[in-house]
Amino acid sequence: MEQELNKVLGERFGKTLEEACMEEIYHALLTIVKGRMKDLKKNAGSRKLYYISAEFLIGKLLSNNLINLGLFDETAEVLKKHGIDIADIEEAETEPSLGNGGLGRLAACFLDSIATLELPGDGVGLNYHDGLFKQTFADHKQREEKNPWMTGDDWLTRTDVRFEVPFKDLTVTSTMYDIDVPGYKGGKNSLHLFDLDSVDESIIHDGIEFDKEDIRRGLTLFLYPDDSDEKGQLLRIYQQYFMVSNAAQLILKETEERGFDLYHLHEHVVIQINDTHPTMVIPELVRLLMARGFNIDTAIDVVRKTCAYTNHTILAEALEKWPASYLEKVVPQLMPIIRELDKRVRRDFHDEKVYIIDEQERVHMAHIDIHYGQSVNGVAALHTQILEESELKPFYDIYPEKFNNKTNGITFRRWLLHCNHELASYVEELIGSGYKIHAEELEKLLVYQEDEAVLDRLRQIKQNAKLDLKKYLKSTQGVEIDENSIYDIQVKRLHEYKRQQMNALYAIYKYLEIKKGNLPKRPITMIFGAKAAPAYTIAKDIIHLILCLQELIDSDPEVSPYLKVVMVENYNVSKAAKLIPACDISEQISLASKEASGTGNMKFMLNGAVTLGTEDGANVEIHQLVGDDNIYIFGKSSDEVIKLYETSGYCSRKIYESDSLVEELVDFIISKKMILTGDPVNLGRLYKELVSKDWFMTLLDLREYIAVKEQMLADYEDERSWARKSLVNIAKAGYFSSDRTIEEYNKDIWHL
Ligand code: HBZ
Repeated sequence: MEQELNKVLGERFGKTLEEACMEEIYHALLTIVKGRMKDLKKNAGSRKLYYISAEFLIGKLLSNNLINLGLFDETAEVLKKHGIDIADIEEAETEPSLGNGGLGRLAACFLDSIATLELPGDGVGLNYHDGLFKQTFADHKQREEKNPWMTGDDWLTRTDVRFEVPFKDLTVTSTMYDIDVPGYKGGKNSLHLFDLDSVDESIIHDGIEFDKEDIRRGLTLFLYPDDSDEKGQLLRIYQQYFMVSNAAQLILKETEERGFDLYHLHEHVVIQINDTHPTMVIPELVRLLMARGFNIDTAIDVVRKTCAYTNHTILAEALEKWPASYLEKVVPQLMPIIRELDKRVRRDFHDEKVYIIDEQERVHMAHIDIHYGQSVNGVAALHTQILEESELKPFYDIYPEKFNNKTNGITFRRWLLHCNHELASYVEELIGSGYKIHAEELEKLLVYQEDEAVLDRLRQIKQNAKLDLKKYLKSTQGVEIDENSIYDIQVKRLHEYKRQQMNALYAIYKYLEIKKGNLPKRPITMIFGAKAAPAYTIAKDIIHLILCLQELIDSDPEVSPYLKVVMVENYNVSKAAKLIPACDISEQISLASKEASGTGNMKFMLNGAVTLGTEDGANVEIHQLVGDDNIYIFGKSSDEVIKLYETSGYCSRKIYESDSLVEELVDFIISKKMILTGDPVNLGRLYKELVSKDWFMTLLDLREYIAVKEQMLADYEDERSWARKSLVNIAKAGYFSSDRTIEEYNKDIWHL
């Protein structure tokens, strides 16, 4: 590695390792790693998976590729010898933020596991020039800026694969870019990202605004935040069709090149549709097969046997329903097929809830997937159960055999080996390296539950991670945190159902307690990180509340020694990797029934944090695995919550008016102190929302949340017992390896 680095640095920059700057070393490593990956053999087999997703939140790749290639330790050592910290080289890489949150990150973890298990499976998506917006704070508010990541010298390789994609008003020619996906110690697949040569980054101005009608110049410019506004919707349909038409053409081309007859497509190809964003691949494949001479019945039959759908949400507003008129405007060639698909449903089933096109001429994308795919899966046990029993019940009644659960997972290569080297090597010291391939071997740690030396060492490792985070926040945001405080962290997209506002109300509670002289035994550092979709007003108001609390507390010398609130700017994958190892309390406090799974919960657990959570998503499974003693659960159950929705039985004002503590905390949002710090419009709107609507039932669980968190803080003081909880969490995290998840997908759905 040392020789190769010097050689590349010499050729490219005329420098040696001694003389090169961080950027130059990064680029030399990029060149070396890309070269090594090129030489790897691609995974192959007679049946191949295409994982189509509008998002692949891959994050930075250098260190992870080095780890998977088995080159990380050597590289880090070589650099160290020359006085260079590999972490500083990582800083030189721009981060591809090609996803919003969990759904996109899941796709990236899956690619790692599919390659590692040496299964033939490629990702197919879009090459957004700008990732999810970059978040900055000004006047205690979120600002959005564009977030370019391509530098001209990056992980992308331009291929000569090009396809014509026909829209109603124009036909475009795509270019396919590939990113190599190396498995851990073997195997390689590709991530195929499609782009248009005519896209022009200069049309973005004023934050993230641009002319959304300029398709040629804007098609792949921008990743949509999950709440795209009206005028963005047409462009989004353009993007989705561009993605799936390219995917479908690639699949047919490769299948024929592999020598297979398209009448047997389903025997050689399986397509996983990641949420409904790629749903148009179904009518598009039918169209392309008919253009090759298939009759419609056969085309539909083959496509149905090829496609499988993953659902990631039960939030009604997040289920895609495109007006038929929009689809007519963009892809009129698909509408006759979609109408035919709908006609067949209406012929066979007399329940309008399962129709594809509803009375208002809206096309329900998930309904296409369920009728015309062979599998429907949820992403955690509770989520799948809710799909079967309520959200998708009419479909489950028709096709019980299609429904199955695949509890999410995370790749341990990134979320332990890379983000927490010290913990990973200590675990290896204790139980050997087998756990890196067979994650369930982490359970071997359980024999150390009563071993004081081990528990002490775990505490020390956590302490070191806390110090690292302290330094990082100081250098990046100028924020000072106390490494002897308890780190309580909530990082995830901002959404009312995730209830960051409830956590903020706890900060108010603690602030007022300290003001009254009830000091905590140990200082508390409450860390938040979250981007709010640009058009999601209340979410932005919640960020405003948190930033105001941060300032109010910081500038109050009576409180600041005991309590600190920090909102991390521009939370993304690489910040997650710095925050997660340092966490003591993992906040997973969604309203029960609303978080399909969560995957941050798994990352925190794996790094020894203890969960404070509701019985929601995968928290339910974490609870079952670690047992009552090693998790803190509170709040109404999903059954109770679902019932409250069904009966309109929730009234936040009643709770507000009858519980003086709740009233005091909520009133504080519009107190004089807060209004002096922040913007009365934002604070007033949030106050009103909580008192008069509170759709995601913040006030319902607030009291119990406070009580359980107080218990947790008290229990933290028994350091041994806390370290034991931490150990049990690490030991039981093996189940949440995405290797396990992918093995299940393969066994039940893909059969690769
Ligand atoms: O998918 C998330 C779920 O909320 C989370 O519970 C789950 O763990 C994760 C992986 O299964 N869903 C998302 O992240 N969804 C999006 O990011 C999204 C993006 C674009 C949209 C709608 C949703 O148009």
